[in-house]
Amino acid sequence: MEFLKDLGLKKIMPGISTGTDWITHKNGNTSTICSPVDGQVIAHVQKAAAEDYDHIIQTAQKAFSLWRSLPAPQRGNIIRIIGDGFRSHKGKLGSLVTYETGKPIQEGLGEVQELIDICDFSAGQSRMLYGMTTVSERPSHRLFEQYHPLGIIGIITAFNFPLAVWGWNAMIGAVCGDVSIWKPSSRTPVSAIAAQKIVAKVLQQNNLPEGIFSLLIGDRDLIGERLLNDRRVPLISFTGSVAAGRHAATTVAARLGRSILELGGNNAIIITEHADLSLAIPAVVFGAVGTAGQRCTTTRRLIIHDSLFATVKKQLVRAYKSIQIGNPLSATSHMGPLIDRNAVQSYLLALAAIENQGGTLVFGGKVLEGAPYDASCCYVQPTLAEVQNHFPIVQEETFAPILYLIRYKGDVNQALALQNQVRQGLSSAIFTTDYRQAEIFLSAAGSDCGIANINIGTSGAEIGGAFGGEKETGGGRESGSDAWKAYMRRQTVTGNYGSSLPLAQGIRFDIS
Ligand code: UN1
Repeated sequence: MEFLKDLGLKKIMPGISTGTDWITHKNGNTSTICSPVDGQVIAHVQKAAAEDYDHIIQTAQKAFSLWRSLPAPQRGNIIRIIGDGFRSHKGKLGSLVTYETGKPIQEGLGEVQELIDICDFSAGQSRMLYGMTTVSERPSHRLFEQYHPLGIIGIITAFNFPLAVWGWNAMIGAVCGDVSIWKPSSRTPVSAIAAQKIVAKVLQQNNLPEGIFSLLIGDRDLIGERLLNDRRVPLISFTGSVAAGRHAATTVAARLGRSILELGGNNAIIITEHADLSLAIPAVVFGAVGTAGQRCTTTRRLIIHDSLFATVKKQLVRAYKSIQIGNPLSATSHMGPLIDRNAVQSYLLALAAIENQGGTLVFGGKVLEGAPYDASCCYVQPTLAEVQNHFPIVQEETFAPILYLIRYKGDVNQALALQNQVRQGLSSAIFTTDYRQAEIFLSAAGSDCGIANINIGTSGAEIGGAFGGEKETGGGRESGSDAWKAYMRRQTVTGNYGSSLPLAQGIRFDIS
């Protein structure tokens, strides 16, 4: 694979970096990373040991004392240059993301674009770290707020977006004056190494010290746990499953640290009797099949009005038959493999559960065998199943391309009740051309999710909005809007420029 060489990647690589330097171990543990596309080894990555962890933290602490004092727009300028680095490597990085995760090349390129976009956004944000000024109740007093850098942020990311989610956190954090330590998913460390190499070049060319962007590839028990428990890391941004996120959140909370959580979704699209199906069907298919059903925002449940149920089912089956499954590096593939065999196993377990719980398979349900699929054994058919919302399997997030078809009768409130009857609350969408239905969906009694879309699917959010969800999704917000505030410490300032000392609330405290 030419792009691996072009990105400066080798067969054996260290997975520990201070941002400018790489730390190598002669006898360290390595992990072998194979592509789910063809089962070939991409690289052997050397993992961090306990002593690396302390070194990385100390280097980051040192860097923070310098980085936080650089004017924010100057920090933003560095992020702009890093963004240009990603821009000029977009094609190669996109191919790597595709080869390492199995997502189609269009989506690999889209992910790198998301990374570039967040760099551009962060560069602009660096001039807008606004504090508010308000009025004091006391004469000759001034009351305002300011935002200061927080410190080291620990970024723990998942395999499905091996670059973009790191970018949301690291780039916004960096313009806020924070330094970051990234622990990528152990399934996709090569994309992380490639990104780190681009960052390193920019840091070196701009004479910046080590420790601003660190990378720690290592085991969850060794590296992940240390980050979660470390008081020197005031903020942990965690992306992953609800179970792992619950552990992360409670561990960080026990030391009264901060966390930003982006956990599971169980996203639904409602198709009302007023839906324009020429929009709805392609949106549903992209939402359910994109990234082989492995996005947090993947459409998992389709809540269809009784009057359209048969039509929608028929059109979906027709669309699913046309899905090209194959090597995701080929421009004609709509869907590549799942990330690994464990993921295939969860797909199969979910299918068995659907049947046991009374559901009906409508389309798909098979692991693909024979050439060219055998090399990795991770290719599966996208699947449609008719179910009821309360089935235990439907209440869970299975990270696979299984779309549940659920029928509703009555008005849009019935559909909303079903939509909200899950523990997760990330993304939601409605397809309707009826203004009243759309507004009910958006009202206080409507969708309870962090993302609510009208005539757009559940996945593929732009970076400009705040990204995240409610309930078991964890409540965190990342990326655009005012998500930057979570990466800073907020300070309320009251100044007295008078010559007396009036107390707030009119309290009198006279001493002679
Ligand atoms: C994720 O799956 O963790 O909205 C992130 C989307 C992408 C990000 C998904 N922009 O689908």
